[in-house]
Amino acid sequence: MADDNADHRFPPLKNDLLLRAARGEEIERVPVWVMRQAGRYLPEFRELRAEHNFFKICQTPELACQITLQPIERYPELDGSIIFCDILVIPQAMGMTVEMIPGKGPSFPSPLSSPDDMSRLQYPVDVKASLGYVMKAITLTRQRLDGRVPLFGFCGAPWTLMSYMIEGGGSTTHSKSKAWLYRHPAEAHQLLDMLANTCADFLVEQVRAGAQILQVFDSHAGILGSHLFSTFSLPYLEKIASKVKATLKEQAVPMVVFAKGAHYAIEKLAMTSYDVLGLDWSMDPQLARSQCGEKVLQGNLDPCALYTDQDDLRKKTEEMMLSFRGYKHIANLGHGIYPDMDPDHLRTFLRAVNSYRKS
Ligand code: 1CP
Repeated sequence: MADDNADHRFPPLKNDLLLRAARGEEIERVPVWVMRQAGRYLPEFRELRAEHNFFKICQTPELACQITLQPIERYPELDGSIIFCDILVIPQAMGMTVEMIPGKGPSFPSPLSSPDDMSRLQYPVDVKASLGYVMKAITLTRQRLDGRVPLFGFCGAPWTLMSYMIEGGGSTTHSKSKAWLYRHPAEAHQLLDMLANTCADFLVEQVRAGAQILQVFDSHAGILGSHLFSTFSLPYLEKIASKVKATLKEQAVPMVVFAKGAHYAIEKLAMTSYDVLGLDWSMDPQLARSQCGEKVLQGNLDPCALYTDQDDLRKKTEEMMLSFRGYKHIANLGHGIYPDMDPDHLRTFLRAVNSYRKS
């Protein structure tokens, strides 16, 4: 089995469809995984979560590994796994306090209120020291996966992380963080550069620990628009991919960029060093294909389609598969699965993808 990144510390990979698809190779079946596949929609996750603080789980390799494996054990239909962690571990490693409030989400008691607050940040970050627990969880998970499927490492994109650090949590307008881009562009660039360097170092160490593919989540890209995205997000996304690849050289692994809502930047994203472009559910796969040339695309069923009945869900999944034409495609939802979704409906989605055949 072709596996350029075969690492003899770990059991051999038995299902390398996802890695081959990500490298743009011809494959016999479209691989599938799901953003947020380990999480609150699974009763086995909620059981463990009831006993432990969210970040304590991330920091405990044994627990993070168990949760990463939960969807793999439940769904043999999956072709990939993603390490259980969160994008907000980088702000934590830079010295910020982040709490996870059940039912609400992440909250920063002391967000960055002005550029002067950047002096509070720890930088540069020794990622091996402060995020070593993630690397330990990755190594343990690679062993326990026993080669069933490849393992994703991930991080948040600099803009998305910056917006959380300034807003102090989720936001609809992102007006505080966007204000920095207009009022304090030099300091915003400085912060984004610090984040990009930290993300790159973190991803490199995740690969050295055993991650076989990487994804960068720019979940808040859609709030920027074409000009701001090109100025304040795209260059830092590119910096991450080129730095990670230049550092890892022949050890480099495929990289996926998921810039949610960045319709306006599909052509530009396709020209970056990322191997795969993640499409959110609102993007049209055929239009994206016409803008992206030969780039591998990932996505993009509307997660809310999981609320419909199973027959209709099967139909919607087949329509989604058809619109990618089985060509340079990794199937996924167009954003993470929501906590109130039925795990059986996820299985229906996965099976419909598995049974899709190019006509
Ligand atoms: O299975 C997996 O995907 C692995 C685990 C994972 C990942 C990849 C988690 C666990 N979080 C993430 C990424 C992440 N975290 C993103 C990018 C993907 C996306 O856009 O959804 C974002 C934006 C976050 C920030 C975050 N963490 C949120 C979103 C809040 C908002 O602003 O809308 C939330 C709710 C969290 C908490 C969280 N992270 C992960 C889980 C299972 C949870 C729920 C925490 C709990 O149990 O209370």
